[in-house]
Amino acid sequence: MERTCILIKPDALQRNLLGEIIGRFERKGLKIIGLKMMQLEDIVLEDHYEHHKDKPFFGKLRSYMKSAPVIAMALEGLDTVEAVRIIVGPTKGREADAGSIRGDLSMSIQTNLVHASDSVENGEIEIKRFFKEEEIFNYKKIDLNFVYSEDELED
Ligand code: 3AN
Repeated sequence: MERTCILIKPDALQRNLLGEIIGRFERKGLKIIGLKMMQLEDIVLEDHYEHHKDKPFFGKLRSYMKSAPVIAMALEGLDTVEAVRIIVGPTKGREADAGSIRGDLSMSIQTNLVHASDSVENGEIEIKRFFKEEEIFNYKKIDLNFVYSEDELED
């Protein structure tokens, strides 16, 4: 099974959208293997947004991400990185398809509610960045045989 990392950002917390957003991942059939609230610091943000470090908007992005706590989630499932990117939608909320989190709930390119890992490799790096080993849980999810077919689970 593949794993991915989500950050539910300060705008979602301020706009009372945590339940709505977590609920979408739950209803999809994704298994929550880690979930916590945390205050991000400069050092972790510089690591996490390394690819944006030299962009003009980086300072504002960093202040926004520190303006309130975030919710970090680790999710598991088949092809989860791609499935979650579809649920989240593209970066600019006002151009995202209706049905996606950003398409339904965000108008912005910066305050776009959610971060989701963009590759399997980054998913693993980000889970390590935001969670301690003991904060990731390995348990039996009883709906697995209804969320997937037997064949899919054997692959
Ligand atoms: P995504 O979150 O869709 O993978 P990235 O990784 O390109 O997008 O950007 C990371 C975060 O940086 C975005 N979620 C958004 O908050 C912020 N961001 C990206 N592009 C811009 C921009 N042009 N202006 C302001 N903030 C931006």
